[in-house]
Amino acid sequence: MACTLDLFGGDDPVQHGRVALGPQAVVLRGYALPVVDELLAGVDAVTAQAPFRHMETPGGYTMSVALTNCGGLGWTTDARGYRYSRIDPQSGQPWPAMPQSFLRLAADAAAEAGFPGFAPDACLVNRYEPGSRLSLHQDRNERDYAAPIVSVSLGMPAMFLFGGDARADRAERVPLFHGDVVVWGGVDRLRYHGVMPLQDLPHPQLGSVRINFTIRKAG
Ligand code: MD3
Ligand code: FE
Repeated sequence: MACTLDLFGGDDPVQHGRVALGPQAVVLRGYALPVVDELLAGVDAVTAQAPFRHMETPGGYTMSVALTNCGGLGWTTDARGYRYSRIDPQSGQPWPAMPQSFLRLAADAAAEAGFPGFAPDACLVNRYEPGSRLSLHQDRNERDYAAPIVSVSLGMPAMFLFGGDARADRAERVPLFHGDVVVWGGVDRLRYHGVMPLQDLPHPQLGSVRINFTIRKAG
């Protein structure tokens, strides 16, 4: 039995525990909370060098989610398509280095979820405002689907959509909260997923914003 939710015990009002989304997909509730301040300092360091921006999709739409990257490779989209690049197209410079706090958390969470030895080289940082959404998609621009993806949610809550291997498969709704970490790999690696339009439920520390970053092995 994987679930160790502690709803009523102790002084800590935040839920901890594991929620299985699939055979190799798990939510680690509150896993990032002990290091949130370090992670936010990392986000600030990254965005000082590579600010959040709204990118164009190949279909000609502007994404409602603003994004940036850190690490050796960064995910981008424009009229020519989706791809990973060593260079930030806005600055012409390499993406900022991946903060040590991101690497440590990602390796710990991946091992906790059954993926020891995770060696990521890319991190996509998303910023949501009220109304921002991410339509159902697969993450398939990475070279090696054997590596997991580790996702960290900070700030406002979001309703995550977790579908199947086909776009038309029914999607389960899973709320994600400040401090939650999700790890996906193996048979769940290519499942469709998305985020419903964010409601304005301001977070006490971050206000009306949600930050999600996904740590990946892209190259
Ligand atoms: C399920 N981001 O950046 S993280 C993305 O909250 C993305 O910003 C969402 O989807 C967000 O691509 C959700 C969760 C996530 C990431 C990778 C996955 C879910 C996944 C890969 C396979 C299956
Ligand atoms: Fe995704």
